[in-house]
Amino acid sequence: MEIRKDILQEQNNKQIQDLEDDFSRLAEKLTKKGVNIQRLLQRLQDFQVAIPSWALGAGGTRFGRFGFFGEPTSLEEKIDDIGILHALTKTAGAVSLHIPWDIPNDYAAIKEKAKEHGIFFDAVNSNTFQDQSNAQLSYRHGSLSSMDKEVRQMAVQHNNDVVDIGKKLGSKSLTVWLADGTNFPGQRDFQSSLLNTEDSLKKIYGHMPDDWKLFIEYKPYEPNFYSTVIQDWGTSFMLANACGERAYTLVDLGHHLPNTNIEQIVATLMLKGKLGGFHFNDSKYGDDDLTVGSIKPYSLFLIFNELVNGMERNKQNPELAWMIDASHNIKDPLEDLLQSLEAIQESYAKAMLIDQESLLEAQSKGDVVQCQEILQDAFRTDVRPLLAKARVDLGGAVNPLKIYRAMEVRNKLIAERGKHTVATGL
Ligand code: LRH
Ligand code: MN
Ligand code: MN
Repeated sequence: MEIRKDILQEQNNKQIQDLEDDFSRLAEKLTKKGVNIQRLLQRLQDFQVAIPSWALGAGGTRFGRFGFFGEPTSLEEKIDDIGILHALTKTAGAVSLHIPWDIPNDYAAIKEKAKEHGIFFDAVNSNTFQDQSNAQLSYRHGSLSSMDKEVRQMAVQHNNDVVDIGKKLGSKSLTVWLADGTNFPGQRDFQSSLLNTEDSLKKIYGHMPDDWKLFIEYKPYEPNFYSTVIQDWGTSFMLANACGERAYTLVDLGHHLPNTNIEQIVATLMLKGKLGGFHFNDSKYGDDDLTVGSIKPYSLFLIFNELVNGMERNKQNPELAWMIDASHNIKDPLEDLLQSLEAIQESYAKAMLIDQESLLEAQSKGDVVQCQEILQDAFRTDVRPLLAKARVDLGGAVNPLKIYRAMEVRNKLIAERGKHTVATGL
């Protein structure tokens, strides 16, 4: 299944006049306010978000999984699916692999396929939260933090292997998320767990090539419900500092206790030049991995405000690695990802509309009401014509979801792959 350019064009033609009208109205309004439309469009076009290889099939919970028909069963098919997303949105130009869920068989062929779709290989993810079928030892009591030296060695070796796989694909970063922790008080000694983790991460860092970055993800709970070794951004930040210059904290939106002020975490990390990566999703309760922007779009906007600010002000912070970290139990995974990509671009565009100069002025005068007005004026702007214009100019779809449905993509995938296919992953 491929998104044919002529058919996409045909579909676009039906909507293009409406888009042009909406776009020129919005552009006129924003230009009057002093917004540089061309710069805005360019920044939207440059913003590429990686799709994780595990989000293309239906996920599930520990109580069950409802598969979605026509799921990709090989890495090749997963990359084809990302190709569909990218052809329609022009903002999904990267893939993030989870090893060993998605080890390439034929590196040259995989690279070729990704290149055909205009997709690059972003961060590779290691997995020490599951025992592999051929493993000699178990991660039952932790991996990089384990009290058993041999288990730690096995976990370090796995991460090193993941780096070597990533090197062959052209990736430039490794993301480590640890499930290490405890379920009951007294189960393990906090300090030695942390020291072991630091020591193991330093070894992995030492194995990485000089132009690679290490991203350390944190999460307060799950799967361990009493303590987690890397529970919060502070612990991640501390470990990143201990590893070295090219080690950074990675923020996953779902990895916070309810009501945590994530935008403030973002600001702090960027000021310190230590925010390396970002996993987008949304949640009502915990790490729900729901569609981006489906629950708390205003929070996402406030987070993007800090990101946009940081990208402008904090040259000490590197370019960020963006990824969607979502999972689907009910929706068509591709439709869900289209919605997430749209929500990300929407928040990004709105954050770029915030009149930072006026905001600073209102802040310095202590005009709290005006500060809120300025933020909400940007948030209330309907930026969808801007997003559509940015992608159409690159050859994407006016409305990706509408066209995905009009082209009957899922039915075509089912016809090619069959109904009862199951993707590897969560
Ligand atoms: C952990 C996590 C992490 C994993 C992915 C599968 O909750 O966010 O990024 O690698 O999910
Ligand atoms: Mn994540
Ligand atoms: Mn998660």
